[in-house]
Amino acid sequence: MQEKVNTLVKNATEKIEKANNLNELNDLRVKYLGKKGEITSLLKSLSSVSKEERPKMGKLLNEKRNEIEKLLKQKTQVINEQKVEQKIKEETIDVTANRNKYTQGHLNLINETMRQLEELFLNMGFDIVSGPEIDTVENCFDDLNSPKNHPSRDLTDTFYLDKNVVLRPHTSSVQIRVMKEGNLPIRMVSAGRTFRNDEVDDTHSPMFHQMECLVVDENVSLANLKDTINIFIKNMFGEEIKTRFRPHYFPFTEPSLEVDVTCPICKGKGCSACNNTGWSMELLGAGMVHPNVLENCGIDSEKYTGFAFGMGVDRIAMVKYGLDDIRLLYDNDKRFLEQF
Ligand code: FA5
Repeated sequence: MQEKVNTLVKNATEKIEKANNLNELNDLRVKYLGKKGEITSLLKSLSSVSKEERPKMGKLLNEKRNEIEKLLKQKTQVINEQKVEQKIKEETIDVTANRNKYTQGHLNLINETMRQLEELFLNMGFDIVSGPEIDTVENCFDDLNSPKNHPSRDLTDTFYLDKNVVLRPHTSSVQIRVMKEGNLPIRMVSAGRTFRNDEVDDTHSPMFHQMECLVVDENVSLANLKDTINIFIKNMFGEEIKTRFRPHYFPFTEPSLEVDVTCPICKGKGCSACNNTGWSMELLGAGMVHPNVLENCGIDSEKYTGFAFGMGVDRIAMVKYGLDDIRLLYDNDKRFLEQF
């Protein structure tokens, strides 16, 4: 029997040594130590061994059983360690590989321009205010002194949600909200999306962006308005750019102006982009706040005056980045976006 045991242990040791994975080890455990395993069978057959030999053989079998148990345990540990090492190898990230696969994106030029404008006005001492994109007819037209028959109120110009609620056609509605709060003096800008039933062309989009500016205080003058506009234009486009103020009409300002700048492409000399005028497209509307608007918001128009302007952010971006079509800002063509 002793010889049988020795052969069995020799075979078991070799097989355990050669085992490649935990499943194989488990099969070996069953083969030798399981209920019907070879060592277990030998233990069971001890009854057939002579009385004198039995204790000696019993002791030997138990020793061998423990030996195989120990080998299995050691090999399990080795296999587990190999598995961990393999996993680490497979999951190691080569941080130098594929470094050009993902490029970092950037803000759309409209948001980029809006942030630049906000920062500029913040540095000039203005507050940044936000207003809703859906607003009342009262805030968008009535309190802005807009006559009931003004064409901009028409369904063909403005998107109505019901007869008193619209998608705001301009950010001037935020002026009304801020003035009605009554905290004077006011120095604020407010930027965001605006909506008009405009046909799409190279300078018009039905959804576009405006930034409103409002100052209300004692002794605010047209000179303050022109100075503020000139400062922001030069900061945005450079010292060499010239600003042109043209008389205009808005119901909510008196006097009213429209503003454009020297053509960014030819710098005012005249080229095909500006139809040889030397001037950009219209960038903003402006003026001194109409006394009726101040009174509609509960502000004493004898004591306070104000100026306001509303610029097209998309068009500011077009001039800044030399774009000849507003649609470029909305197409999301990567070939265009990657240029900035
Ligand atoms: C207004 O919206 C006035 N609320 C501006 C204002 C504010 C005047 C305060 C006086 C005092 P206007 O309709 O001109 O004005 O629009 C202002 C600017 O928005 C335009 O100069 C232009 O740059 C831009 N804009 C207007 N319509 C569109 C459009 N469909 N697509 C892109 N930009 C537009």
